[in-house]
Amino acid sequence: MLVNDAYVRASSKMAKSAAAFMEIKNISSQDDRLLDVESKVAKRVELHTHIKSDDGVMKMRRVEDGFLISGNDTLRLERGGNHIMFMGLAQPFVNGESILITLFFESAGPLDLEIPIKMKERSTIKSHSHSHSHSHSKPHTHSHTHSD
Ligand SMILES: [Cu+2]
Repeated sequence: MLVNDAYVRASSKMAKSAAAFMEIKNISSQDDRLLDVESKVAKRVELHTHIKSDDGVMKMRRVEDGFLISGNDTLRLERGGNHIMFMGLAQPFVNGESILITLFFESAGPLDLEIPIKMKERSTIKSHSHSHSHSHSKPHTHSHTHSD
């Protein structure tokens, strides 16, 4: 298995839960299955998916039999879709730090991963300032505010 672009996200430092996202590439030609995940950072770690309920709202659901990854295929864990859920966080998640998790595959066995914590931006408005110089003027400082 090859894991790319893995990260875990909590909505705030006070959050009691978090979700991890990544791409898992099956480098074998044989089908495999992500069965379970373990980590010390939370009381419970579960494989989740989103399904649409009868009233049209997307809800998270635990996946009991894991995620199939066909031979040479890639499983994408992404926001609004399949993800790894951490419930009952043992410690606050701090942006820039990382956590250790273990993925358990039916055929490939356990895989230890260190994945970075990327917190949600507090606001979509970011502001920063920087200084620069032009050939025709003295160095000066601007400040910008922009949203993304
Ligand atoms: Cu979830």
